[in-house]
Amino acid sequence: MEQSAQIVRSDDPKFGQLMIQMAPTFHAVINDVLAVVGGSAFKGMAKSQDDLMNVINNAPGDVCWNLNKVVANPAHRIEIARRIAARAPAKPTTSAADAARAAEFRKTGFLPVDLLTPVQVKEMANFLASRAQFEKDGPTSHNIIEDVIVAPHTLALATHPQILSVVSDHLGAAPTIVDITAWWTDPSATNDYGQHIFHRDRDDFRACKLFLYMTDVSTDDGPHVFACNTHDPEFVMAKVAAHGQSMELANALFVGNGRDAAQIIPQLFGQEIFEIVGPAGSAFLENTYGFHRGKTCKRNRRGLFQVLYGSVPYPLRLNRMAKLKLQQLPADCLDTPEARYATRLMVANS
Ligand SMILES: O=C(O)CCC(=O)C(=O)O
Ligand SMILES: [Fe+2]
Repeated sequence: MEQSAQIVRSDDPKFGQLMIQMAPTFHAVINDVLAVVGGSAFKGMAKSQDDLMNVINNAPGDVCWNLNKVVANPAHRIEIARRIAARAPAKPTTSAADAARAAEFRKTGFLPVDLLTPVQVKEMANFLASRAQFEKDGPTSHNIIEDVIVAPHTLALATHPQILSVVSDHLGAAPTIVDITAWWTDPSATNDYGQHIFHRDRDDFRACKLFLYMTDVSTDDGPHVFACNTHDPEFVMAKVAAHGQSMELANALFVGNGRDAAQIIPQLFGQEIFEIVGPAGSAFLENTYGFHRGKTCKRNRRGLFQVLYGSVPYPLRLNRMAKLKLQQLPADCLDTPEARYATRLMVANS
């Protein structure tokens, strides 16, 4: 099993509290997988039936995370996500304009977003670029999450009603912000690795991300690249058939993060692939179950702010959120029930 097999442990009391709160959700997801996929989904997780029961009882959240990683059949994933959504708070009612945006996002997996002024983007970028603490990873410097949530406009954008409305439609329920990040990538000679290779994200049975560039991004500055419509299994299967490719290949496109089939993506989906270039502030929602990657940054440093929306906060993410001690939503956030629900893991009074 992938890196995910580890069991997340922490002495942080808030983490323990969140894990206890989440336990019924984790057990319900395990039941969904059992009902939809059957016992084969649990293969390799334990040596015996008794052992499996122990693992489920001791670490239901980690079992869920592993199940999210191993369930490959897209029809199974869709049905499990539908069952999870049916238990979450209902999505808010939407305006006609939001419904049109949601329909576009459902179809293509991509939606441009334009909600911050250039001045606001500058305030966010300047704040995050000038923090004292970063986590370095090769050419990339990640802001710490404590700084990201207090940066100007980050939470206001992440909980903007227009965003939450489209994301709710996508998830089929009120969304939860399960991660919020910002990072800066310096030009590098490093060839393609990790996120620079076409892949699907497997953050949850259903999830999506909001991206916002904090710097101007041209084709040489490591733009994000998306293959439109590739979140849609029917679209993918039709393309595979049209190119006379095998069922084996079709299956490989859905196993794990799809990286093993990455080299065929340009050939299969040439017309759907586009680079997102534009000035600082360029932003979009993306269904990252569709194939995507970041290009290697060759010229100028790229700054990216990102919000991950899902339904189930898994243990590693709960552990990140548990450190946060925001007492209330920042003043520039619209205080709606949806904003409170979305931020409940990071804000004490939500
Ligand atoms: O750096 C990028 O544009 C790609 C990042 C990515 O794959 C992701 O955030 O899921
Ligand atoms: Fe990704």
